[in-house]
Amino acid sequence: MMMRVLTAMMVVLVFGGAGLSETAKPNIVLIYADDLGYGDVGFNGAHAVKTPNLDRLAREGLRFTSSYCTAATCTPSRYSLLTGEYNWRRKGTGILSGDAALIIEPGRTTLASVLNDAGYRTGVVGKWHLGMGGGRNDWNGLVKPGPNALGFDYSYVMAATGDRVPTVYVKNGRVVGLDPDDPIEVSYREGFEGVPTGQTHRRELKMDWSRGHNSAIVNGISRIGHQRGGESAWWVDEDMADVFTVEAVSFIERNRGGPFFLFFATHDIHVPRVPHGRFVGQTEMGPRGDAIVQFDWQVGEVLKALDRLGLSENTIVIVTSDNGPVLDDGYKDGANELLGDHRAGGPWRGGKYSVFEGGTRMPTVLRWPSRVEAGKTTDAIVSQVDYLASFASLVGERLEGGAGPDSENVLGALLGETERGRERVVLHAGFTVLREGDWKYIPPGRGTRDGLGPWSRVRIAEPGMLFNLRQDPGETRDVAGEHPEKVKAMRARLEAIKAEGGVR
Ligand code: NG6
Ligand code: CA
Repeated sequence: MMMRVLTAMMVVLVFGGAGLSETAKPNIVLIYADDLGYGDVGFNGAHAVKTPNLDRLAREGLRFTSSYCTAATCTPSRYSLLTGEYNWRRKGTGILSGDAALIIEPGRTTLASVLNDAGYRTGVVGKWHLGMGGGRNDWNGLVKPGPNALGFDYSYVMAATGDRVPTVYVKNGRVVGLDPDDPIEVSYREGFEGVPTGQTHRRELKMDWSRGHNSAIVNGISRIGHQRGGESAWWVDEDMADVFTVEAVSFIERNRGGPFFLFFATHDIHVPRVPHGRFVGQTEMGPRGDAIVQFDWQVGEVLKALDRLGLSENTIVIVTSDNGPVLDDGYKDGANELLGDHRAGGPWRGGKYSVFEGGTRMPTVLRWPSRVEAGKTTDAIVSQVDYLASFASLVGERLEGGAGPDSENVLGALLGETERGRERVVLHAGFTVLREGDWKYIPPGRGTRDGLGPWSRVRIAEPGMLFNLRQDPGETRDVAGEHPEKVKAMRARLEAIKAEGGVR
């Protein structure tokens, strides 16, 4: 307690307006879950899965009800998180294959580069999925540019996702554990002759696929893309959470002198969901539920490390997710069958791949004991695209020359000091929609996914759909017909935001 008061006093003393003095700069740990839904965590009401570590964060920090990622899939949300630009402004920011080229230009201002400039040691551990190298890389040599060209001093990542080759860890641009006598080859075109696939050897698989995911077999699970050789470097899915957690914790330990920024992007709870044996059966929901327990454990290990090193007071820990929940995402892992009454999307409609709220409204919590009041909830609208401008402002860095064009400084809202966040936010799942205050507008023309898979598709007819999220959080009653003026105004606003090229 004493410690807490002292730290709080110190922080108050050194806050000079916007910036922070060198000594007070908080460490920042951003834990980014994959496909974790709003309702998948105890702090948002889940019962069928226990998440004590996430719940602890909510008790000790600030819980968000209107925190958004920018898109309902992974690559585009990560793109926005790092660059402060809406993904849909840029071609080529859709879901990437495992051998795609890096989609963010080296040297561009990113969340990592800004913090790096402010004196932070920066590291990324876990899932990258923003491309690496020039594309169709030779994975036996140094693969660059990658995270290290975007402001990260250290990177220990998988190139794409667990369901895509190459199935290896890449440390600062080099595949870990590769035997030079057994080079690795990767192809997203044709298969390699004589190499078994999920089609030719389907009956031998440990986990069967339901859609796609029927090429290279690694650890008894077939993936997207072909791969040959490099076996000594292949990951073991069951150990992945341990590997990444050890990396995350040692990054913190190495940089305990601070300040540091760790972007810990877990693979959980993306497919294939293959948690370690000690988590298997921890829920009644099968691999999807058990992967949530494993994710919570990873969060807990980070919290323990911060406690052990005496860093918890002045470290910002944020946990959020890259897109909404999905059940069957290409493997037969029982996610639908064993769901029970668990509501992965919480009160929101839709999930991953959908423009309904479940696609982008993320479970989010932020803890910073020395400045943020414990146990509060905020309804302020914030987006991950805002982290760049908000944290730049926190550490006293200016964003120059069009950097982070869509990033708004909502630091006050992120820290729970005001309920005023963004006025409006654009959300994306193949096309863009607008939330403004309590209203949500979905333009006509395209369909969107509904439910959590297997999906139905909702077609959106003229003049689009309008929902009042305050009165109807579940987007069940389209009131476009009753509010033609509102529809017209929001439609025009959305077009204007698209035409303008950013707020900065
Ligand atoms: C889809 C994959 C899905 C998942 C997703 C990317 C199939 C049939 N589906 O194409 O399994 O990998 O891409 O997910 O292959 S994300 O969270 O990385 O965006
Ligand atoms: Ca994802």
